[in-house]
Amino acid sequence: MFKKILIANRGEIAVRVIRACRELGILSVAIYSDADRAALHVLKADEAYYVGPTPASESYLNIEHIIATARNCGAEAIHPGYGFLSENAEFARACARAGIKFIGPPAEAIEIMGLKTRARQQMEKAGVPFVPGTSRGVESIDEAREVAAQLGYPVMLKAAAGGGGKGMRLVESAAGMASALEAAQSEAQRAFGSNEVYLEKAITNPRHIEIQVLADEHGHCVHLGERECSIQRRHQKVLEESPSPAVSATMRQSMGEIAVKAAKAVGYTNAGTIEFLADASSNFYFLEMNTRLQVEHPVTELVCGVDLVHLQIGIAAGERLPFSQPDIQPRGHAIECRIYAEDENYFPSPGQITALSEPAGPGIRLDSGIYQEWTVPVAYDPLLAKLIRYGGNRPQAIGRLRRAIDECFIGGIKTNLQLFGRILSDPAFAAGDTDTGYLERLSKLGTPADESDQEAAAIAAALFASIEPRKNGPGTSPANASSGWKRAARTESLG
Ligand code: MV4
Repeated sequence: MFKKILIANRGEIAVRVIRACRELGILSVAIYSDADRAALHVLKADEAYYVGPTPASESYLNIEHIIATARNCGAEAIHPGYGFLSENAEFARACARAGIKFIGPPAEAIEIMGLKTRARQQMEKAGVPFVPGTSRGVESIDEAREVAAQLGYPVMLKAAAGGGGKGMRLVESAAGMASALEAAQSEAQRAFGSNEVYLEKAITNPRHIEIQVLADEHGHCVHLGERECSIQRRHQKVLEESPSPAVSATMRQSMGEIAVKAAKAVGYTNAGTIEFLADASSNFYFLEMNTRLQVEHPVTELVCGVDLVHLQIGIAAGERLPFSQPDIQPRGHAIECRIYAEDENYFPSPGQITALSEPAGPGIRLDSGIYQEWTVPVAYDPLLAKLIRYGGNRPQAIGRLRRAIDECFIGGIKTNLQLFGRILSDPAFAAGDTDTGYLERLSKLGTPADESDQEAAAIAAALFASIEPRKNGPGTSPANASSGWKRAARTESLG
């Protein structure tokens, strides 16, 4: 077993991994940027090292510095958490070259699943049902129209190098194809450095249901049931639960078997998640694979009675999975609320936490990256903490969670805590009526266009920069504050 692990991440997930290390008797090493000198993960780890200025590109994404830090302090393995370098095949390879174990899948598996067209080809070979469409980039407008006519409108154009909702375009009819294709290609080029886009039939009002898998390095792979993740806003998940109110025992078994097949098809090891879209008739289709530990992993831990981070570390150390498929019997119900530093319009609200009251009591779990007096930086994702509740059944989990949300108070910054009060008291939520249109129906507001949101973020950033006294330094210049706001407002999906 490893003696020392470096955690190449920050916030609640770094704290989560540090706790697992402590439980396993492994020394934990935190890394931090200028903005995170006093962050909770730095205080909790056994050792902590500075890796660079506030912008993530110079710190949490700085492969060279992170690997040099791991070597210098004698860490034998790196846990990447989620986001940042967790799905970066180049980083996984750089770890291997430095003789450091990357706690995650092989670089090749990250690469295949990162290119959606390659993933679809691989799934087709393995007999995994995927959303009907093409498995290579569309070459011309004629080809796009031809394929779309065969699939039937509406269709979706997606960036091959994208994922998580970035670089997607819905096309309602042949008339809209030319402009959508051009826009999708140039957006993909700008965002991912490749203009390859492919076509999928659009599934209307789908549910987003994902299956957790675990594979060891000795050929054993199991699934741990599903998570229902349909409650999202612009591809940012807000609340997740397990089991899904829409999945029967037979559907779970068949989704699970297919997820294991998908993982095996790419030689997957460690923890991973197969995302499916499910339609109103319970048909389900492979969408993409997340080759990392996910934000919402705790709901699976609670219903399956496992510790996914312990298991990740064991697998990376070469251990065998300590159980097989029949040993996994999900029990009860778990729901997670993602507590973000944002206002009622989902606008980021960083700043100092002046008061903090954390909930407690039966069935509670709070995975947090904050503490009272700490200042939430502008530069990173606004996720503060996750409140996870277990109950013997769904109504009990909902009731306990509503009580715990009421106990929770975070002062000095705005948070989305009130949103959970509304969701957890909503009869439609109680009825399990939670497809991807749920939040819009709840707010009856509709979602503002990307462009206007980004403009609003830029204006707010400029105002923020002009009123906030700040030290000079590379990470705290108004220009960086501005890009931090925009980054935060862009609501990049991590989990
Ligand atoms: C789709 C889709 C409908 N049809 N693909 C959004 C995130 C990315 N992972 C894939 N997404 C979607 N892909 C086809 N062929 C609808 C979505 C989608 C969505 C999916 C899951 C959760 C929330 C969503 C919100 C809007 C669109």
